[in-house]
Amino acid sequence: MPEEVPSLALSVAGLDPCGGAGMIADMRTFDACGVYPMAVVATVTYQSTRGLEGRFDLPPEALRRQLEAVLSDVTPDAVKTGALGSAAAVDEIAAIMRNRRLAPLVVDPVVQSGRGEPLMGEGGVEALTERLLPLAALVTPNTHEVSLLCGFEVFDIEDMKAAALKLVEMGAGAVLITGMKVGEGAGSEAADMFFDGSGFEVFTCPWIEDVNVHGTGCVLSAAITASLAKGNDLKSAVAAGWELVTVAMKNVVRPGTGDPCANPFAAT
Ligand code: PXL
Repeated sequence: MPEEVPSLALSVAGLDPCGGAGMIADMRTFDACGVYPMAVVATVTYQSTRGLEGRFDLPPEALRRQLEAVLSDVTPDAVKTGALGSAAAVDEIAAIMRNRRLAPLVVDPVVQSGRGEPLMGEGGVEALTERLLPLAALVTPNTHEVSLLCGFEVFDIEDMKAAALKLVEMGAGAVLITGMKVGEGAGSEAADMFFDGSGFEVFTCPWIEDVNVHGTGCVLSAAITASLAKGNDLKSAVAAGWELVTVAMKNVVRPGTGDPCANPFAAT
């Protein structure tokens, strides 16, 4: 029988040793989506489901050599970036993406954990904004990250629209802003907004109060990347990613005593 060539996806991200977020969440999601998973590590975090104690950013040369080695042999069908740790890491991946014209690129502009612990060093936001964002087919900030990238606070749906417009003006191919709380009390919803330069699309689901599900941003952007790797267009990839993460958040796994983790296999 002829060997099948699978769709290939590469994640450049951070290692969360408890597996809930970062590159392990990405690999689990690629795998759950039937896409062959590949990973380049940019930063190693010291964390459990109870929180993050610190991190070690790999020297830029270690990132470059991992990328050059894997890319000398394999051409991924889609690439995503997650927690990169430093401006120098952003510059390495941006230089390689620019030279090799690898496409499409999904940028999850991670600057901190869900609990607010730092995952990006000095100058990182500027590097992401100026050097990586213009290479992205899609950028997937949450409401905190989008404020840092666009330079103004984002409090409601109108602000989300203005921010999405600004990020496309700044060079992103498209934007998915996640995690806006709309409404108060029992009926409140979580709204994500997609903008591809022509139309806005809003995805909503019930807001889950007081629960930090670890790894949701990673699973979302990885599921979108997997769908792109399979050859789907951006709009359907975003819809597929949103469906998968919604199920993954409702069907958490609890590997430890702290936060529950999104389960990408729940949807498959
Ligand atoms: O969820 C964002 C994120 C991404 N990457 C790594 C993380 C986290 C959150 O903790 O640890 C490695």
